[in-house]
Amino acid sequence: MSKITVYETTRFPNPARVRAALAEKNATDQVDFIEIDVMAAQHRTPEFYAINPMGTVPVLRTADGQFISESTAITEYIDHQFEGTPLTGRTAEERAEIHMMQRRAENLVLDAATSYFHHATPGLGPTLEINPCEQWGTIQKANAQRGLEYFDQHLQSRDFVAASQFSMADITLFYGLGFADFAKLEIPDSLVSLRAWRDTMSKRPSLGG
Ligand SMILES: N[C@@H](CCC(=O)N[C@@H](CS)C(=O)NCC(=O)O)C(=O)O
Repeated sequence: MSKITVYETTRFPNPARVRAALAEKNATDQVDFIEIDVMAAQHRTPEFYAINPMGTVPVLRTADGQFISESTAITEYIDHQFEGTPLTGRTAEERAEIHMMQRRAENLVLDAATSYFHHATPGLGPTLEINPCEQWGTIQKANAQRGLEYFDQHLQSRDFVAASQFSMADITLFYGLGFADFAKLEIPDSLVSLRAWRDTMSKRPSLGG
């Protein structure tokens, strides 16, 4: 049987989420990686659209040849495929809370910062940014700033984003903050709980610590 393959782009936030999930499971060496050069538009070719019609990385190919896109779906697969830290919860309550909070981390931080970057800044450049809408980007910038405040408050009384344990919700928020930094939407100094949470998370080996 062939190995699992992950199509990724180095230093991009969504592929980093999948790397973190694999690292939590000590499974990185059980996977082959294929680099997709987004800046050269390798994700906008007929070959790539055939494996992910959304034209985004990451994509995982199972050992049986099924293609899975969306970082959360890939993380679900990794969570069930490998032993190690449970990333998507065990009980019905944990699973629901982790799903809910990771979606908030996407919606309020990672996706908001990404939309700001693609729509209200030069983004990845004129060749790749084919439909920018500055007004949408500006709205998303304000949403991201509110998202940082929301998570600061949320983390005042918690060590982890969801279910009192490390999970994919922490992974999403961590890389959301990384991308927000990159887009120059840094965490204000006043958001001490969010900053402290990020410092703690950044020491985790799976998150680069
Ligand atoms: N919701 C998707 C988002 C994937 C995504 O947007 N990936 C970025 C790289 S981090 C991408 O492929 N961008 C290509 C582009 O913007 O053209 C996921 O969770 O995987």
